[in-house]
Amino acid sequence: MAATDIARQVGEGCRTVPLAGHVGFDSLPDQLVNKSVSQGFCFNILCVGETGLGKSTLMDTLFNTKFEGEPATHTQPGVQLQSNTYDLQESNVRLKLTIVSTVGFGDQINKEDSYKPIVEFIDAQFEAYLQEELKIRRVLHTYHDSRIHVCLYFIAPTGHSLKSLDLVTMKKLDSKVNIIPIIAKADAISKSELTKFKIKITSELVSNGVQIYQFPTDDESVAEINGTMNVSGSNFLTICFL
Ligand SMILES: Nc1nc2c(ncn2[C@@H]2O[C@H](COP(=O)(O)OP(=O)(O)OP(=O)(O)O)[C@@H](O)[C@H]2O)c(=O)[nH]1
Ligand SMILES: [Mg+2]
Repeated sequence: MAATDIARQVGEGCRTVPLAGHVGFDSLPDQLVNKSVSQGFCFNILCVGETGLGKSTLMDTLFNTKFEGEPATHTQPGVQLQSNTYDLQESNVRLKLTIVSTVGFGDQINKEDSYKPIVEFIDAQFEAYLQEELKIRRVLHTYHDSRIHVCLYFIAPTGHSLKSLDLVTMKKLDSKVNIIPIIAKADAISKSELTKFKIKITSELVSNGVQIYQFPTDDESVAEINGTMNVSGSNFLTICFL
């Protein structure tokens, strides 16, 4: 029924509101995009890796920003997690980015407990979110979700094999977070060594049952391309900044 018909039925004094724009379910995708853009996005990255492997450099390069932060010393008595949140904007899209870095990772003589602070940190973020969800009046749309979306695991470019610390830590984390292994400072070894190193690490991860991030293949439209990327090792990066 047209708006004018309704106005005629209700009476001539009835106020009619002109439409601000086109109305129809074909505008739903635009409405969703507008809503997401106005709310902004939230992304939390955990960088795990030994001191000086290039964690901060990769973050600065990825987001084309110079994030604050001093290089860590090698004299830390234990592993500490340092979390910083930044509000970034590219054109009209806002991003609340949280970068969590492991300070002092791999610097102790006894590395037995090095993974513990990381696991505790991840669990604490799950717990905080659960507590927010359990509230009678939850405000999840304004809640800062600090759960980790991805863990970038920096592997030292030894050209040999994974260290036990790397295997133990990845094994402890793989059920809690998406792990993307990265061979850091890959310019430190030759191309042929790098290929062998990557194959060696991949087989070590498989034989130790460490699950790394797999591109999702449950959506038909991307199943084929994601499946190919999983097989070709696109979920395992090599990084070098020359
Ligand atoms: N050759 C080479 N050097 C790199 C690369 N990435 C970073 N570096 C250098 O390595 C040094 C340490 O880099 P950072 O980014 O501070 O390393 P980090 O892991 O953040 O160090 P901490 O925060 O102290 O643990 C710097 O001098 C960088 O310029 C790389 O891919 N190749
Ligand atoms: Mg750093």
